[in-house]
Amino acid sequence: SADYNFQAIQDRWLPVWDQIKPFDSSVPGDDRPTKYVLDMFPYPSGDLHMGHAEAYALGDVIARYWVQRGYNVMHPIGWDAFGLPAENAAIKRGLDPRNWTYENIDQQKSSMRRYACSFDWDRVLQTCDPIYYRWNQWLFLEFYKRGLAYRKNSNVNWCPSCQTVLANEQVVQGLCERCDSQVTKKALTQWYFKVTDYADRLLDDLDTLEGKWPGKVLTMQRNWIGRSQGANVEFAIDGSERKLEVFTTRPDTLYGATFMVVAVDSDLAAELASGAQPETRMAFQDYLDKTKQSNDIERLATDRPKTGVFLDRFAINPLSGAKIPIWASDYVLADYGTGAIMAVPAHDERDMAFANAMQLPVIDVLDTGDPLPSESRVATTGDGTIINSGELNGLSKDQAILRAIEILEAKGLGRGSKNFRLRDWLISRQRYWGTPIPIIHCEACGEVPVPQEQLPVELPSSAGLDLSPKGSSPLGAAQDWVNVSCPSCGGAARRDSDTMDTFVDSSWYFLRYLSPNSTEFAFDPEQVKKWAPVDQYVGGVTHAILHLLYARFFTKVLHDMGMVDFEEPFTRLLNQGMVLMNGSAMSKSRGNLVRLSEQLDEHGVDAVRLTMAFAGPPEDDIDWADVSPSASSKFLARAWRVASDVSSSVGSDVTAGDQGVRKATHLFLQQFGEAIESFKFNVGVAKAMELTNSLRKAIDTGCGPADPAVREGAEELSKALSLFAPYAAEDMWSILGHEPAVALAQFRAVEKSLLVESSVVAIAQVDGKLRDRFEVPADISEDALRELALASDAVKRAIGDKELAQVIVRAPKLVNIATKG
Ligand code: ANZ
Ligand code: ZN
Repeated sequence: SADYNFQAIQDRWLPVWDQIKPFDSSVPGDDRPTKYVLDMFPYPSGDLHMGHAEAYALGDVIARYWVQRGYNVMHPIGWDAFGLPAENAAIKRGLDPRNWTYENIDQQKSSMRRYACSFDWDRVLQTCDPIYYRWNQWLFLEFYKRGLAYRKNSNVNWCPSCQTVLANEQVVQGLCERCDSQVTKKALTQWYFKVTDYADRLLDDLDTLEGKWPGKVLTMQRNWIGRSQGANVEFAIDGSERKLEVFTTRPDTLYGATFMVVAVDSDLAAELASGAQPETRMAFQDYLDKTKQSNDIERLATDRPKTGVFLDRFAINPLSGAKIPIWASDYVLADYGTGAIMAVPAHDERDMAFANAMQLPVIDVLDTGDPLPSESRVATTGDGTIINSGELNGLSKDQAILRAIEILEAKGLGRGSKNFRLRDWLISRQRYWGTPIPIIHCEACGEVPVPQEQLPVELPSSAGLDLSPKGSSPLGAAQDWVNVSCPSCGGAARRDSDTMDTFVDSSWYFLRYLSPNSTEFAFDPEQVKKWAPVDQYVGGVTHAILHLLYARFFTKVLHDMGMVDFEEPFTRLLNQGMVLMNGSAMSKSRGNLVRLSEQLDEHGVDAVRLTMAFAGPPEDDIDWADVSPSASSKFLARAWRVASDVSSSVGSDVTAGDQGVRKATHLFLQQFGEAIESFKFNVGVAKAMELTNSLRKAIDTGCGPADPAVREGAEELSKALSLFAPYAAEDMWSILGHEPAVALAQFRAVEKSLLVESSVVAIAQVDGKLRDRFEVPADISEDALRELALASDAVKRAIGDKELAQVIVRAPKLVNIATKG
């Protein structure tokens, strides 16, 4: 017979699939149960790379598996097409971002087709299409109506190189996520989404995802939301009507507050400083200017030398009545809690560092058994018994926290409260390539929403606009576009010229796929009922915080708007690892870039995909230097030869076939299903290799190629391989006499009766010596095997009256018994 030739096979089947559309999920009358499998959509910033190849190979395993288990699987794809990467690249090359983006999309699309991704090509969306972003604008206005979109002036994260604001989430260790420049602060009026209104729900609902999302991602989300429970406490300011309110997680330590600290960049600090001595005012101003150059992470670092300015004022401790000095410092942040703290150096490291730097007193209020901080000048942070604290004395930390809150509430000087690390989501960007914000600014009427019927507010052509970053949106210069009459009073007005953060686009795209071309709805409620939420989401861990948090937020808002009846968008999440080369991320500058197109030319699509799946557990990184696509290719050739060696003249009664081969096939079906459903794709591939070997043996030296059991095995093998190597699988399926597509062929039901009989020989060892062997069912439990071994006469004799030290059971094959002495 002919040889396995991946190129010929690819050329043969791609056009056939284009015709059959095996993954069309909207065939009228299709009554299969539904599943929604979603891969994170790509940025169109070039052709597909190895990272895409991994992600889409793995997503495909899941999507194809469920189709072959009888589901109507919706597996759509689209492009996250707005945003900085496209815009920066377009500017660099002097192109229109629009053309550049659509060209890349076309290129990626044809690469995905060749890569045989099981996407439903009738559900494609591109976020830069007006038909899509119109609904961003619609949603924005819905949020606006509900007070969830608002504008405020504040100090925002500013990337001096991208010349645009960044959400907190886009600042990574003080650097711009996109370009690695040092991020600074700038006062600007910007649009926000009120994510903080949903902070509790965003946190609490993570519990419902336990065991379904990677634990690491849940932890990252929890930390990002960062809920702290504590109290707000009011301190009087000596000689002033003004109150100083602090947030503390430790109201139990109130008696130990020996000074107050207000954030140097807070309004309160400025106010207090303005009434101070001239020298203090100057020192304060000087210090404020310096602070503006550092970021929050630097400011909060415990090991940073403490600096500050005494503001010549004193506060009164509401419980002890003590008069304590008020300082301004950078280690307190203006936008967390109340922007001011009571400092308890005895039990807080940063406060102690400050007290040591400024020679301030320390009062111990918790006896933890460690040396007293007032003497050691080292803070103690453990639990213990409250001391030096009047009515709180003798209580434990937790008791004292509750008691202190009670006392404060009774006196009207404080209340229990909580704070979140989570901030509202800053969504406006001063860039061209994004969704225009559908608001018109009128001198007389203020902010006026663009009326529904005028949506979408389309992006004007970029011709004649200077797109280079300069701190204000390029759209402001599009005179014809920006100058409009006010929808409310008809007077001269201007469009808001900022565009939306692209994370807005990706916060609801998974719903848009349900009716991607609808001009009537953002998403069709009937389709939502049928498909949503997403059953399985697949994507990189780089999106563990931002994207997932925002999509969860949108889903909750849509839930409250009555548009969806679920509160979490992604029922299950799988994070795939990265593809590395020689231990590090691939990049042009490192010179370790592996080109996907070259790999595909050399080894073929199937071998590359199979290699991705076989490399290890999907969440682990793959080092391309450690894997072997040519070995994958050899295996595929082997599997393909098995199919081509099966005789066409075979009796159809498979039950009359060779029982050993049948067992191998059905055991394979069972184990393969378990492996795929638990995301052990590499195990699935290994099982397919085992089955291939069994079938080879059966053909060459066993029951021979005409046995119906061999045909059964070869058929199930081609179905299984369809998950990893769709071209080879289709060809095998065709050689076995079937019409395409193998991707639609259902796995045979596992015949349990074949498995029950299947037995293995287990051995029992005592102190390293073989003492007995017995036949056991292959699926015997550890407990059953242990009992069996301990009941064996030979084993009993070997143990004699010695005491057992350890019994190690490796079901189904081994029991290892160690005795004492
Ligand atoms: C007194 C105290 C005593 C505190 C003690 C801690 C230990 P999390 O868990 O992060 O919420 N804090 C409050 N607002 C702050 C701000 N704007 N900038 C910097 N620090 C601030 O931490 C809450 C604790 O961090 C608060 O409790 C406050 O210090 C400080 F033994 O109050 B604590
Ligand atoms: Zn007006």
